[in-house]
Amino acid sequence: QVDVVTIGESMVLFQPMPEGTITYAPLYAKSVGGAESNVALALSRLGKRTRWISRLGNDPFADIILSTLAGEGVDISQVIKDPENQTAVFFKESKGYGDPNVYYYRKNSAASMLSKQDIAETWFEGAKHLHVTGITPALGEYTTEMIKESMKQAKASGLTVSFDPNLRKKLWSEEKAKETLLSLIPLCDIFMPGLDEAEFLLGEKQEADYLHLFQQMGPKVVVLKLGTRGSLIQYGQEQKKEEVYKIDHIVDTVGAGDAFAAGLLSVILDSETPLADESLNKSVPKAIKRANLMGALATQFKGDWEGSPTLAEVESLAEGKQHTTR
Ligand code: KDG
Repeated sequence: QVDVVTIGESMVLFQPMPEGTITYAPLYAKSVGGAESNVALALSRLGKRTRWISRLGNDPFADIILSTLAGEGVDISQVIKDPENQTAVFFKESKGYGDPNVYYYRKNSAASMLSKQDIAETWFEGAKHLHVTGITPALGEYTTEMIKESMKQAKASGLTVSFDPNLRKKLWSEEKAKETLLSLIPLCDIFMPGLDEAEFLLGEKQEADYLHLFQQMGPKVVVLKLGTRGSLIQYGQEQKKEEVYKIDHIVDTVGAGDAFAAGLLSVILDSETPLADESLNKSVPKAIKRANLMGALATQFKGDWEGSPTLAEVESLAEGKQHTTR
């Protein structure tokens, strides 16, 4: 049995150590990044059973990714090994102001070759939910088709589907991104854009209008992430605002959206019928609180997911208690 399946590219991440620019860094720390595996890892810490699916090369970078994910309890049984192509890597540098700079080495990577022919029934077997992001369709010639088909097959197999647009302007043209991301919205049940992504997709509007407009495209639940101002959620006729979880300072914003998604899904999926109105009435207030909390916590550490909390930690923090650490 699996709670959440995710599909997408994971890469080995190199970051100057302890801090500094790529040009002058003498040493690099290695870890693993990738929006979809970040969600799987965070959910796994929260006690959910997760499966991550991708293609990886036949190289040591694939081994790093597989052993990291398996070590955190993520099911990697459906990962495809592709001896013809390489596992991607990326570099992240932080100058201490603004968001970090990210440099990708992922063109023609094994994951960018994912196609709908790769989809197997076993991908969704025993699973409740599929989570995908707008990074995957940006990767290769056939990845859009693969993601669309996966969303359709998952729904046909009785899974619920969430979609985070995760706009990465470095990966594709704005025109293509807009057209493709808009075409994926009707295929999901839970859509979770950031405010800048909503504006990119629909032009400048009132925040509340974004929620209505996206909901009219099909998703039952729409969440608008407002960064340091918290988030807005719409389900059925209900619209709620949740204030941000206050933190003193930000270390690294990368991975915050993935943690937010994991927080939201971890609560919504606790119900037997997650999208039923009565289930959402119960789950949404807690889900959106936990999502904001998880997003805020993710900005407190340098890695994308390594500092991700356990269920016990997140529950103590949500109750305003100090988690017992010694
Ligand atoms: O959301 C975090 C991701 O941006 C990071 O882990 C790398 O998947 C990644 C990407 O494509 O940017």
